[in-house]
Amino acid sequence: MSDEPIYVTQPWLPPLEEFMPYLQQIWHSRILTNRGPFYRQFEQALCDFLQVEHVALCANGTIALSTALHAAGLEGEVITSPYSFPATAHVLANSNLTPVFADIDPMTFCLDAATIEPAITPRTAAIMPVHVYGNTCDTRSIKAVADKGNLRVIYDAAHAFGVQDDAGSVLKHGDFSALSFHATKVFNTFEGGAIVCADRQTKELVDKLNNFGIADETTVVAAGLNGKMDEFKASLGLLQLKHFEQLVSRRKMIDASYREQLGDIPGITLMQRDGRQVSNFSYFPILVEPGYPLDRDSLYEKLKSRGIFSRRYFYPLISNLPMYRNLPSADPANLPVANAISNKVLCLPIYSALSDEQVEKVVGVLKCH
Ligand code: T4K
Repeated sequence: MSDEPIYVTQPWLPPLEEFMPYLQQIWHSRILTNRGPFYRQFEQALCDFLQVEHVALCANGTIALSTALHAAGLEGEVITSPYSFPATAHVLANSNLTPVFADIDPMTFCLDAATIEPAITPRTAAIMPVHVYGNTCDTRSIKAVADKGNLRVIYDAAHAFGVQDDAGSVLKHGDFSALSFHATKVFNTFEGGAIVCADRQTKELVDKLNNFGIADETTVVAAGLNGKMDEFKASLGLLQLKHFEQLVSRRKMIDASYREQLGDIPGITLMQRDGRQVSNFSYFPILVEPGYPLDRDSLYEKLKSRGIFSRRYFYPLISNLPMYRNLPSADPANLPVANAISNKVLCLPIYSALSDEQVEKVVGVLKCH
């Protein structure tokens, strides 16, 4: 068996010869950025592929979230999930908004709609839920709470590329959905991201905010930043799209194989998937419960000693980070489910190049203690 390290993920890249014609075109045209031809083609291709009407490309997922917040024109508090990557709360803090943490659902690990309403105050401006691991939030209940309180909804959809619920693309919900195309994501352009906007006017505003607020050569309408995607990444994205479905079907096989082999280990709980949804199988989290002979961190270390680099996504919880833990909503008593799950979660390796042999190696370590 190969001794190659097994990481939690490994980015997939198309064969270099498939990418060469795109690079030649860029080298020939010398249009490198500022909404060139590949940028426009990729935007349209994403609209078609994701079944949404308005996509604005961005330099990364963090800029996508931050630009969406800017476009929403918010002030005050935003109710969000502590169970996410730090970027989710950091974009709020960096936009002078106060994160207000609410608890998560124990099945989907997404913001629990029932915990949102009690967190609303006169200063609440928006809700920022996260579609964790590609599971979908309870979008209907979130819409009902948002409509009642006249709140904007900005979905952190960094994990939700290609995910569908019973109504179609999950990216259609809310005022904005922000995607990440980071190297570690199920769909990557090295770095990259996009904002799915509800209408054309909003997409045009987002495009301006992502280009210094420039409307034309002599008109600057807002204090925007530079959040654009360049032609290299846009062309890579176009090519990656052609392979996406094939890569997801390999992930689906790995997910099924883990489920079959790990399903009956005492003390290991697998995350359930809602069969009505189309998943992207982007992560494979397990919960290491007291019935397992090792605690989560000991299992993490044991896997590491065998060259298997699992990850504790999402530990530590954002609400326990030094810059947030003094907020009243960060009190662990307010977030019992998120704290419990964060302390026992472990994401196992899943990516399209992971071989059956490597899956067996991971399973073998979990079974043998
Ligand atoms: N919202 C959510 C919910 C997110 O999860 C994220 C990002 C964002 C927002 C922000 O989106 P971006 O601004 O990043 O587009 C990684 C990623 O850097 C981050 O994008 C991602 N979430 C997060 C869940 O994971 P790290 O610090 O765990 O990554 P790193 O470098 O330790 O990589 C993990 C493993 O992947 C490595 O052990 C090996 C492998 N790897 C990684 C890279 C970068 C490779 O094989 N090749 C590579 O180039 O954060």
